[in-house]
Amino acid sequence: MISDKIRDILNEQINKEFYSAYLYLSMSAYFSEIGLYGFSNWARIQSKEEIDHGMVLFEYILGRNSQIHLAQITTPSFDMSSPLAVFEQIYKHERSITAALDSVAITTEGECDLATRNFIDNYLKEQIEEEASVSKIIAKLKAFGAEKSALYLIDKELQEREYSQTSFL
Ligand code: OFO
Repeated sequence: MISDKIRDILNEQINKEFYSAYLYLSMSAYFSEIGLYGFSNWARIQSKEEIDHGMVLFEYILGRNSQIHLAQITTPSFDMSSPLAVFEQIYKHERSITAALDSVAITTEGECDLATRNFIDNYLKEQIEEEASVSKIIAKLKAFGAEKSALYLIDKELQEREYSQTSFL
């Protein structure tokens, strides 16, 4: 069993993960609309991974004999002025998710819930990887993204991303 405080913050985190999935799915649609199918592929896979993250939390709460409370998911909106603008927002978004997970970790410590503290470490490690991979894409877009032929090559590279189920599942 987990405390009510932990239950509530984990349910809030489920909402954030599903919001992330929605956000990435809408970004995937935007990239398809402007013919950047590799970028679209990247965002679509990211969306699937966010659903995994939400579902792992879902199973964890149930597995700890606690309750699921699914809240409304906010409609995503983002600045569509350029691929770079979108990726800068992705980076900002992921930083906010890291901050939310830090709050979950701090709450588990306050509640002396070391099992959940250990569980949430998987998410914190995943965030380090996500922030790093998004930073690299931003760096490439800043260095070469203004050139159409370079953008085409970055798009080709992002087309190669393949979905694999989140490693901590
Ligand atoms: Fe963006 O990764 Fe979920 O937590």
